[in-house]
Amino acid sequence: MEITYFHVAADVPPLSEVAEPPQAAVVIDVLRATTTIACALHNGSDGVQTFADLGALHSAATNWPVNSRLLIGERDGRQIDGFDIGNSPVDVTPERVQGRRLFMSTTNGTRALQQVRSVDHLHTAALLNRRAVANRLLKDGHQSVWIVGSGWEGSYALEDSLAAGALAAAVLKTDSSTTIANDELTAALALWEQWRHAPEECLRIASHGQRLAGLGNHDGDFHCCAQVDVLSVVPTQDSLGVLRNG
Ligand code: 3SL
Repeated sequence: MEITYFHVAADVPPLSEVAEPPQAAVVIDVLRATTTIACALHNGSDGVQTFADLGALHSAATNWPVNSRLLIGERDGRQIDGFDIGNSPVDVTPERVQGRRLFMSTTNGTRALQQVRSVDHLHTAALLNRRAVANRLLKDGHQSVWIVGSGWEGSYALEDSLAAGALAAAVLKTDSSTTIANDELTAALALWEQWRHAPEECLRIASHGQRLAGLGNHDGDFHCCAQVDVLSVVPTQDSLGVLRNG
């Protein structure tokens, strides 16, 4: 397997212009979108349908029975007006999400997903399910994989690189013949090596971690997002924009 890491989605070339598109892509937004997606699917959500655009989200959600849908998302870290819940992984409890379709839009994570949604095999990963996603990539035997960090409005995000390094490290542990295609991934692996015993510390010093802390107490989110290898869900695009455990 050859893995390339794009630390911000804005760096991903349009797939229509790439001679050999990757066989699989994995989108990461540790704080907090892809952590929330993993928790929601683990807790029994029917699926997480992701949108960059709020108008498109409302149109799709309108066609879904009110009792079996939830509108979930944030802008600049705050719950969107009129939505049922924000983007906290601790809020997607079994009581709330079991059997429900989640219509989700976030500042960066769902935009990054939109950018690579035409890749044949699309997954999301966070620290808490990185081993499960790594095993899935290995099992599927892809030749080329892109890891895409969501970043923050076009800028580098430390926590996404941490998780990209964690994911690549898990793949390399099982398959040492995996090749690292760019310096961004080498740097991400070094970051993981530096922080793997204290991931929550890394999330808290990251600029987005500080942004969240500035909005109020997010201790539950930090604790949840920093857990490593505790969930076995592999969020997988099942139909355009819809992630299910697959
Ligand atoms: O940008 C995003 O997609 C979000 O995950 C950001 S936040 O952590 O919910 O503020």
